[in-house]
Amino acid sequence: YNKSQFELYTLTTWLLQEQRKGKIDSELATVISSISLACKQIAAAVGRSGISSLTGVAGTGENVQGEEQKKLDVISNDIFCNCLRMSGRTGVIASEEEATPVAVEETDSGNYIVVFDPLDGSSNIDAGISVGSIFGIYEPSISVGSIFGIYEPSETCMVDGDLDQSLEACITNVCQPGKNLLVAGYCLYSSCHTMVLTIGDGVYGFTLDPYVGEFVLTHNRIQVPEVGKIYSFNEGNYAMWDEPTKKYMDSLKDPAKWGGKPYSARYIGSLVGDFHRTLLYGGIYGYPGDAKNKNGKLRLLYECAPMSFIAEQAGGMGSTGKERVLDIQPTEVHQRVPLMIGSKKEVEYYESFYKN
Ligand code: P6P
Repeated sequence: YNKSQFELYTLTTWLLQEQRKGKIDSELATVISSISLACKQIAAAVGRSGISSLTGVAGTGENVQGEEQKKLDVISNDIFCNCLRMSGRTGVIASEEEATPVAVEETDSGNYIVVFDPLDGSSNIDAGISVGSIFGIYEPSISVGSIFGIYEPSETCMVDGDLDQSLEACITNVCQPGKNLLVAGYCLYSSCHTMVLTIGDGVYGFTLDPYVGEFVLTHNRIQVPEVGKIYSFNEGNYAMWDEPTKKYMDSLKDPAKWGGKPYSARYIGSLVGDFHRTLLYGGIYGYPGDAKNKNGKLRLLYECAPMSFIAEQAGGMGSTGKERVLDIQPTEVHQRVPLMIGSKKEVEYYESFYKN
């Protein structure tokens, strides 16, 4: 028989190798493993959503973003929180689906800070279009030893008119610039389920082998092409964009500028799917600010910063159009920033429209 067919190089094997190389310690590897378990569970839930009547709205009303929570949003958030709690290495979590950061009591050590969007693009779920989870891991910026108890999102945590000191410490720990990230990754739930991960030394892709339930290394040190003739923007917002963005978009579609062959448009309305294609094929994904939302729609902490860390580790860029995303010091957990991300030359071309 073909021996190599059974020599799977799994995420677990890769994590052990990275520990041997001293790139990460066992505590951080434990957190990454717990996240991979969450992604496997979400992949199963998403794959069966139509069958187990998990599509549609949760009936829990709107989340902090004013978006109708889908059943799978709530389930995916619970899955992430449970896995991270059970890892015993997580100090604080911040999720798109939680109003405030949550201090995790069951932390034995490590005390890592984990930020995540458990199911991004979930409005696409009912149509079976790709969705994904996005995550980032930080060291605590201040001691979390003094933090205990678990905040229910509804709990005001206001003590004598001031934010409870512990919650304030949680927020301080969570609101770190992306350049502090130790780990960033996403899991794409699509025709195949692929986890893409960086621990600060290149970008690796692991595809879920449904037969053994393991993430298997399939993309070794991904490099985003330096240029790419694909743009991924919601052009429905064109009328609300500022002049530099309009001029940029007009230029991409001008055949005369590109030897007769303008750029192609690809937009599925799901950041993880659009970004994954951009990372592998090259090009640019953009969600600019507009007249209605000057900072655009995407969240800095658990969408733009982790994706920008991955892009930079793959030789690309993540920018607001005016500044490097990873340099931005968050001022609040759910703040939004404009995002231009992908091939270095393509992001620089967008930025040039603000410089001239
Ligand atoms: P629009 C999904 O809601 C999301 O956060 C991203 O996944 C996606 O890229 C973007 O918003 C789509 O937003 O305004 O184009 O529908």
